[in-house]
Amino acid sequence: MFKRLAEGISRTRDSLLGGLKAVLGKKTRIDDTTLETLESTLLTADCGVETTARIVHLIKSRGLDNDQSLLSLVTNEMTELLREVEAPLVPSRQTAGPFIILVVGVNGAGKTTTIAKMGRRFKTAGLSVMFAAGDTFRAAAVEQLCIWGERLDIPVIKQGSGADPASVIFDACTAATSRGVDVLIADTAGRLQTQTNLMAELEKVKRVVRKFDANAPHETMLIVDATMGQNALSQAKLFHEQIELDSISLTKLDGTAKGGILFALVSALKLPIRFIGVGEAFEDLQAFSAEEFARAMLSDSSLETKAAEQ
Ligand SMILES: Nc1nc2c(ncn2[C@@H]2O[C@H](COP(=O)(O)OP(=O)(O)O)[C@@H](O)[C@H]2O)c(=O)[nH]1
Ligand SMILES: [Mg+2]
Repeated sequence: MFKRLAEGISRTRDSLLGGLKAVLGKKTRIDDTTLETLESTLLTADCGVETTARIVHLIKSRGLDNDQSLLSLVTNEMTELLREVEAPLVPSRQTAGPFIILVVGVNGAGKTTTIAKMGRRFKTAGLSVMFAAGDTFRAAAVEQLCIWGERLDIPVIKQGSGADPASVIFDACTAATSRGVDVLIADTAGRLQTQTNLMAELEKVKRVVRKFDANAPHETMLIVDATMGQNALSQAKLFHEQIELDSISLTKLDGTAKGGILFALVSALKLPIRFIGVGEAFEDLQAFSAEEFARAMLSDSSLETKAAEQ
């Protein structure tokens, strides 16, 4: 799993290590050039001003004497920053019925595929799962979820296209409860955070679900496409302002050299990061681990090291 992670985020790692190469080769003390290079490298990977400043400040305050301590110190500091948001999602059946996960995000972010991957993961963990086809905007979206449902042997509750998503999801809550389902994962239409009518629709979904169970949705998860760069950050902020999120999952880290956007998301929103997507396969949706992520981001020989451990 670590190998897939390390491979998945290799573009970001190459960018970070490539950026630091100029200063890593010199076996000298950490000087201003090293710090400036570190700063620009972190900013180039979209780590954001706050994270970058924190790491540079820390390195500056230590007397380092070689490359290895620079890399390991940066890795450690990154791990510490990320630990604050490391909180694996462990759904369990509630008194009122299923644990309800509402999945939101813009079109193409990876909502439907992430739902399929989560469904498979929870099923493997012994939970019964149901999907709600709440993306009623496009007929193809319902069909896509149904195909996953068939393949994974997970029931899908749907209505005709154009149906009210709140009604579909309420139907699914009822069905899931009567069938004793543990986890209900609801898909929603990809919406632009600026389209207030669509945001209002999501609020309605939340209100309706809450009638069913006062604590529901138990998880409102935003799916963010890492390749969107700074746009991902503004999307996440707006979604959080408008519908109050519980967590973020970040997809397509394999498609970008700017995976540092995760740090920017973390420092701006301080929400748990549940899963990260590093490819298209099921195994490529991984539970987020601070230590592994930081290590995969920076360790020069991460693949070999892990191989040696096994
Ligand atoms: N490379 C890569 N592709 C992904 C990842 N997650 C999702 N995708 C792809 O992104 C595309 C859009 O996904 P979809 O789930 O349909 O997005 P939705 O519109 O938000 O439901 C699909 O082709 C997925 O296979 C990932 O972590 N890595
Ligand atoms: Mg979809």
